[in-house]
Amino acid sequence: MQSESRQTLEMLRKEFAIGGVIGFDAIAEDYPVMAITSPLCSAKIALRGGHIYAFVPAGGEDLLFVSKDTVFAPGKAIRGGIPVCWPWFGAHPEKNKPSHGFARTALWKLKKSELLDDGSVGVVLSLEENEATKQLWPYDFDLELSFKLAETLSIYLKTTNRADTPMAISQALHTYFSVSDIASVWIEGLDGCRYLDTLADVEGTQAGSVVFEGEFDRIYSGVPKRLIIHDKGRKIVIASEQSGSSIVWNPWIEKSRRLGDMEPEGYRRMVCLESANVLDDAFSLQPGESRTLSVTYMIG
Ligand code: TA6
Repeated sequence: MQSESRQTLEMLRKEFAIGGVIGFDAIAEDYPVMAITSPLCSAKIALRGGHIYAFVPAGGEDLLFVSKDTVFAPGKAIRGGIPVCWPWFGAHPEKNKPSHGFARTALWKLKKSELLDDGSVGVVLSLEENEATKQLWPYDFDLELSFKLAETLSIYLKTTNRADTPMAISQALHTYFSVSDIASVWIEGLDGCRYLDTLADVEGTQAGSVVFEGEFDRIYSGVPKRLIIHDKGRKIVIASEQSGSSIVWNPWIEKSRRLGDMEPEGYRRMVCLESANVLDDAFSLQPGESRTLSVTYMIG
């Protein structure tokens, strides 16, 4: 079980800072973040949630959207960036359990930071069971979240079952992509995929590209490894491994208002395309077994 000892800013700086590349700060009370500035990119990762909420390739613009009305506070997921939905996606049948699991609000431990010869930066965070997680989910586990930051962004979410019984997992990297205007965005690669439209609670088959004319919330299954978000002349390629499902979401106007932390008109500048293992693509891990969901984002 993970010790309760916190990594203070002093400890983080002493053990993981790399001069001119990796530094640490607290952007709010009890809210440590890692700031990365390399020749290839800059990024920000909150230890709460293992939550990357800025990724800017050198000479480019931020890949990620963050609502100006988001709250950086313990127990609250950032409205934007890449929330880690684990060990379940979506609402839990027991109402007292948090939607999208507990990983996105837990305090993760930083295990590794490195500047590689190719100029990329490697970061590894980990989460294990503790008193709080055992209240919600009765398993011993290792969850490892690794980032490789260069002119592209790669993310690896590795689950290891340390319990003595099988564990059921559904998960998503709930990525909020920054776009110029949702009305001109289209997604390539889901044509022919089955989906569950969670708004109308109907199933269907995607015909052609995904475009946005209102609130959109669909879970796609049987998805290919490569999807593309087209945003005017810009392309964001999403290349995933061990993910057979994707969620596409835009809250549009009314849902945005109900969220409470989505800035007015913020929905116009974001689209969520989430690499996931949900519904029929969710899985069970045997004791001692591991599995990794990974994705790489390339901007063209
Ligand atoms: O991934 C789409 C979704 O499940 C939506 O239904 C909406 O609930 C969204 O996630 C955001 O959830 P959150 O709990 O972060 O407000």
